Amino acid sequence: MHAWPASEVPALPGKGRDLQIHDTATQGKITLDPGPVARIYVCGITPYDATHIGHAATYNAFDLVQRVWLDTKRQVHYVQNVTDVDDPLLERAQRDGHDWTELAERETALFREDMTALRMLPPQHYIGAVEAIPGIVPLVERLRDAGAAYELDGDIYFSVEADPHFGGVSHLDAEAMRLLSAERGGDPDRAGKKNPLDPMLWMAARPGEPSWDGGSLGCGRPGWHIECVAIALDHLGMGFDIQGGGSDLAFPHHEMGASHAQALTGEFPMAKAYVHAGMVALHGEKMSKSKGNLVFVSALRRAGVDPAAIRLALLSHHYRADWEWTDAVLAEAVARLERWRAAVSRPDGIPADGLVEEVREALANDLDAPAALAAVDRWVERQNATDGDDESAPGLVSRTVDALLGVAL
Ligand code: 5CA
Ligand code: ZN
Repeated sequence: MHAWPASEVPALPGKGRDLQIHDTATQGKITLDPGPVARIYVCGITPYDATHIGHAATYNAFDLVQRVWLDTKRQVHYVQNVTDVDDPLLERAQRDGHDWTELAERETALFREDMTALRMLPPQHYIGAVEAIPGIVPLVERLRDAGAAYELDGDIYFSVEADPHFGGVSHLDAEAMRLLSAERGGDPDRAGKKNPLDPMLWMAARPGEPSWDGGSLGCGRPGWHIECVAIALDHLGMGFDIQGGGSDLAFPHHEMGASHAQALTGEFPMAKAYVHAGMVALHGEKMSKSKGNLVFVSALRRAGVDPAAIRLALLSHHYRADWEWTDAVLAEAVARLERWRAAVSRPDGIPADGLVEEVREALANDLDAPAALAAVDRWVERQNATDGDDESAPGLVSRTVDALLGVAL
């Protein structure tokens, strides 16, 4: 699948600091030391009801990760999937009387446009679940042949008992796992499973549903977690730097993915850091497709909101915080964008070398975007109040804000 066009990232003087980031698995901040090529896998959308502000906030967090790494003069190898076949997508297509492939294609196209408008850097590999099926089948066969998976009425389940580290990503107790499994695509109450938490690796073909040839697995379609493992291992290999997503992916998705990878390779962890963004709410509840309380990036764009203002609104919250989208959040971002643009439009300015370092410092410290915005705000305030004589300062500030925050002034 093709991704979307990259906006250019200006090079800044000097060099950024290594990223220190909160890792869900070790429950603390760790300093990552990627090689010359940093490797990141970010879970992509299930293409319906995209792109809402919650999605955009999560992708914004991982865009910042890339920008910090690029500023350390590393290359970034970024992989993202599209869950273009799964129960919720099929259910939505069925509900609305649409062809599921058309729904997935249309929503993926809209997501690409939104990502482009928001200046999110694209992945080098943008891979759909359907196109990944030929790589998924042999992994499920291997898990089955190694005794880490079993059959139940034609469906193949992963046995969580196969992984001695199971629980090591989310650290939840059994009851919490069971509740979340039921909420998030699992089937803990299905009779005949070895452990209620065992997730499906391969679902045998159901009447009226799409299916693919699975070789010795029979006709069917892949489970959700193995999709991301197959794509990540194929394009990044084990031990990549970050697996990212919203906090609702820590369990079961990233936990199960880590277990699949452990059972396949004998290695743990699959990712050096499991990084999770907080949930954006609307009217007091998590923005979610099932509740329908959504604000779409495309609707805001159609209403004439500058995508740079949307981006500033996302950046004004720390990525790990849960926060609420309101009209006031957007209005504040629109006003901030105006102030910043006025400041960098002046021909001369007050020196900004210290600002570059402040923004670098803030982002390297667990992506503290609000602290980065506060640093720019301080420069902007002085700049708008004082007559400086540094000709290069406004340009340097524009380039800093562009390169590190993805905001074009
Ligand atoms: N296709 C799977 C991942 S493999 C999936 O979860 N798709 S999704 O469309 O439901 O979500 C895409 C990303 O947006 C995930 O990382 C999810 O955690 C994140 N996300 C969903 N809702 C919100 C929200 N309200 N706030 C923040 N992030 C959210
Ligand atoms: Zn995923």
